[in-house]
Amino acid sequence: MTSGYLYHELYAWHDAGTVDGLLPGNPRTGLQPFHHLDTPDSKRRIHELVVASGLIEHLTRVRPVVATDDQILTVHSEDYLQRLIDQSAAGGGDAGDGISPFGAGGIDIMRLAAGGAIALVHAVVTGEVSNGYALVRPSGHHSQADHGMGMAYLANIAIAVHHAKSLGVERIAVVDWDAHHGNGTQAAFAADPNVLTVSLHQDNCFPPGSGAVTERGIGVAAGSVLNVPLPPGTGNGGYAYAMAEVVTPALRRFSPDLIVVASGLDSGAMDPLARLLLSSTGYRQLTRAVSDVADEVCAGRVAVVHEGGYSEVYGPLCGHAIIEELAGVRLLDDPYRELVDGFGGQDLQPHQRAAIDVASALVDEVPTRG
Ligand code: 9RB
Ligand code: ZN
Repeated sequence: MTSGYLYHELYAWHDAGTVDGLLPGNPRTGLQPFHHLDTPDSKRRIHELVVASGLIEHLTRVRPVVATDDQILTVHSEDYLQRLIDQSAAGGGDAGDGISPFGAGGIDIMRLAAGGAIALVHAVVTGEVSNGYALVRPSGHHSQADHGMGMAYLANIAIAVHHAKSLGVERIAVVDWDAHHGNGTQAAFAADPNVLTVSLHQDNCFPPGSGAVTERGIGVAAGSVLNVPLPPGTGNGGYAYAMAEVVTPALRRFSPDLIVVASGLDSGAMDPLARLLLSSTGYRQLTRAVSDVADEVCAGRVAVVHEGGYSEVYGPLCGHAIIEELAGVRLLDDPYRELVDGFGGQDLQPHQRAAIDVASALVDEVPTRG
């Protein structure tokens, strides 16, 4: 078994600017100019840990391609792509919602992030690697056809799913374990019965009002959207229950030829942009659960593509655990593990069970192989 790994130094050069976390600094509103919460370090430090621990020696390096206009236009409008190109030439801009800034030349890095997802999916589909992790930046899962949002610019995963389809892959499932709703990926395939999108996220966190369990897919694709909104405070026990009761049965029922994971590390216990409690143990278990179903239904084909995650301290230990689990090796014992695994509320709580059971009742509507 070979596990793929993709990172590029330019990912750290994506520049979200000198803002106060999320919003522009402004003394009149009490916002002190600082840095954006999406710093290069949250991702760069994952890569450095993968190198420093020696995990890199167990991985097959996959190189990103530069996503072409044609590949980008499988998801986005010409008008949106042109706006990104023009603003990149004009010194930088915003992808459309006022909180998704980028610097001069930003489109080049966005193309390399989408191209990272494409290259990893390509390597998994062609059998060059069995599974793999693409540590891309900036992220993509909120991005819409004609505008970006929530620090997501190009829809990296949706573009890569279209690439898989162009290679002849028929049925694809996307499992999104980022703390925020994968609304862009969902919108891209809501009317496509051959793409199942499952999103586990903190209930009504971001985007506001998005990701309810009642969003189910459109027309012939009804049932191909599955949302699992989790109460704030959900941790390893709640996620294990959600995997056992919703995600694994949904994947078995859908029986994809390829599974793509939208891997946000912002469901981790130390993340500033969500209130979930996963530890590196929890992320390892999520990886194991998805890989186990993949072994059953699609010869283990799992392409994990990075999304959010803003703890520069704890995110790397979670990312490292995921990549270790994909590669089937253990090199590092998370020094925070006992602390975070021991946090009160890590076990499944009754209100979490009730929320997950609502989603579990909808698994019967997931389309089967016809
Ligand atoms: C603000 C708003 C955000 C935007 C994006 C995220 C995380 C994205 C991510 C979190 C909060 C709104 C500052 C709306 O990691 N995705 O995976 N906040 N957005 N209004 N205002 C004033
Ligand atoms: Zn997120």
